[in-house]
Amino acid sequence: NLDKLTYASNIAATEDFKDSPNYQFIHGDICDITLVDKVMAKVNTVVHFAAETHVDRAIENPRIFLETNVIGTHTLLESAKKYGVGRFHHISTDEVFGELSLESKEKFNEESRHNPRSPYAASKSASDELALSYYCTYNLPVTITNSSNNYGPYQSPEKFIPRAITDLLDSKPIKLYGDGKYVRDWIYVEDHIEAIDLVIKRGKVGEAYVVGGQTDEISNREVAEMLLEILGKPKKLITYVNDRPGHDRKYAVDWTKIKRGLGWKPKSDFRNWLEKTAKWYSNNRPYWEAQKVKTEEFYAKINR
Ligand code: TDX
Repeated sequence: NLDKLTYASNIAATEDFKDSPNYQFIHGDICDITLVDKVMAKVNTVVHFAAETHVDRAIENPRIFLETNVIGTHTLLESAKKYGVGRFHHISTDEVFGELSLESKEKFNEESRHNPRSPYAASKSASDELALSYYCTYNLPVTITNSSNNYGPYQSPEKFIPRAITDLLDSKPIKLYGDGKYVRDWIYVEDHIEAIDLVIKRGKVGEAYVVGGQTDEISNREVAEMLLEILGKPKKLITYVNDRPGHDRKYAVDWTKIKRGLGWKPKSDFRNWLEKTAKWYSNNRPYWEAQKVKTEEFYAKINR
């Protein structure tokens, strides 16, 4: 596990397995070619999760997104080519496809055109294309998964669901951007991990797989209302804040390819696993409290 341990990481997430004989932690940057080469010499499969991922941060400081997501990915690809790794799996997002309108019945699939609308999404789109170019040009065995929005334990409190849960646990209101009628396709983290594992073992090299959940057409406002009910909080604990510039209205994905090709489908139903997620944050305050303070300092600066 090569990780820079920026604001987005939390080393406590590795507590349960940090002493396992098949696990090693290396503190460092994926842009550091000397370090990456040293690590790459010893691995057979790369699962490239390392990225700047938060849209609001990309709006404030796009450059770091280009450095980590584009140059960092390039550094890993070059090194993987040099050492002839058996598989390079690149983790990506449905945001590369842009937005859908609320009325649209369309869903994004592997054939959808990339149409990124934020510097973050543009950086992920560039890294997807770069990874595929290493397959076409150098025969590097690349696969990609483009996942919809994840939720579950251990997620950084900068993301919507953990931010909302941790606010409610502190009896603070959930902050809804704009009119709250934005729609995301939520996937439980373990469903996503199973999809990645399957693509690494049985996916076709040179191909991307779209991965999503079971919640089409659920708005942020509806998610917020579910959380109020789950945590037994009063309805007034919702507040509307400034909208995000360029805020994508809706994402929805069609995961037929991975279902037909590899037999994957999401198992976790949203209401149940949202409840389990809320309980996890309630029972694991030491995990998120310090990160929450830093995150809210960032949000205060951008007035959201
Ligand atoms: O406090 C909030 N209030 C709110 O209404 C936050 C943090 C978000 N939102 C809205 C914005 C989005 O409509 O909730 C939705 C989800 O927001 P994020 O958690 O910031 O996710 P999103 O912008 O959809 O992007 C996410 O999904 C794709 C991840 O951050 C990306 O890393 C992933 O690639």
